Amino acid sequence: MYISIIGKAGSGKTTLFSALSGMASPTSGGSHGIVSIDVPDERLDYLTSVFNPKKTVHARVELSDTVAIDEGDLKNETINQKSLQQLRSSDAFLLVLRGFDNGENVSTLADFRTIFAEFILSDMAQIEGRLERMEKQSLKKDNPSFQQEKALLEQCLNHLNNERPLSLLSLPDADDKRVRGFQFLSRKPMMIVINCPEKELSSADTVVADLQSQLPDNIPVLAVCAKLEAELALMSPEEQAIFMDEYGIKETIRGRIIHLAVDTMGLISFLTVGDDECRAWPIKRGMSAQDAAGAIHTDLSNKFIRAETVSYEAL
Ligand SMILES: Nc1nc2c(ncn2[C@@H]2O[C@H](COP(=O)(O)OP(=O)(O)OP(=O)(O)O)[C@@H](O)[C@H]2O)c(=O)[nH]1
Ligand SMILES: [Mg+2]
Repeated sequence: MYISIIGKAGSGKTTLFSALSGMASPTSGGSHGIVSIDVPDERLDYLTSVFNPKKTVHARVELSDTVAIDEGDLKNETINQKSLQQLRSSDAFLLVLRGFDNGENVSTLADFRTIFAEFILSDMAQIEGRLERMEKQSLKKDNPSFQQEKALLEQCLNHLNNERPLSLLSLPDADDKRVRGFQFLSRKPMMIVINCPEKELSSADTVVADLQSQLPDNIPVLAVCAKLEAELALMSPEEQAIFMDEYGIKETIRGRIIHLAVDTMGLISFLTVGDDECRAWPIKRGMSAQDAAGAIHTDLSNKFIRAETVSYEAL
């Protein structure tokens, strides 16, 4: 699972990335790369203690810091191709909104709207381009799959024209699969982190509720102070405990964001055990055992006979 940290320039993307990765921030601007974080899972720890395997493999989430996005960047594709590709290949987005004063007004809602609009406009431009190219392929016009694709794209375009992200368009499985190939930005799950000043941490719940009530959709929101969290991430565990106590921080940002990400992406893990390895395999909630088996190997899904399952609690 691959999540891109996005946001406007100077919103604190790299600071947040440092907090998550434990790497020190570069001195000014820029981005930082990718960090891979294990999804904490008490069940896996317990199974490891019982089965004593050669190795234990957690489900993993990769997070990457990206270039800043501002008005027009995606619509006009002024952002570089590599960054655009990185956005398209993401499974979800973590949007950082500046909640601290940097000399300019704080407007988390306006910043959200800017990025949200860019996603919608970028998807529209992509669809329009595709429809234009299809129009030129007149020989294929009677081909049924061509017709289906065209109808589907027009349906998506209509939806976007109403300023609705594609994440809110429910499609039958076959269409969903087709749409996935386009990697539309507004179809990907999004979570928001408000990067607020230290002094606002005590009223974080209000800050979150305020923004959430104005968002068009049910987007999950967290408020953190990225700068504080980045300092925390560089401390020893003993220092961390004292610091967290002092600021009333109950869980490190890493844990909070990973749990939020797993939830937002609708993931669960299924667990396999043995002498060789105990492992958590991330799958979509609601998948059948046969599809879940495919997470291990497509053969296990294609040649599936039956599954005997036992819930962790029962075990
Ligand atoms: N006061 C305050 N300043 C912060 C906070 N987080 C980041 N900053 C400062 O804001 C500036 C920008 O932070 P970055 O993390 O580099 O922001 P960015 O989004 O990565 O910026 P670009 O990569 O240039 O788009 C830096 O000077 C940070 O020290 C915060 O929580 N509070
Ligand atoms: Mg940066």
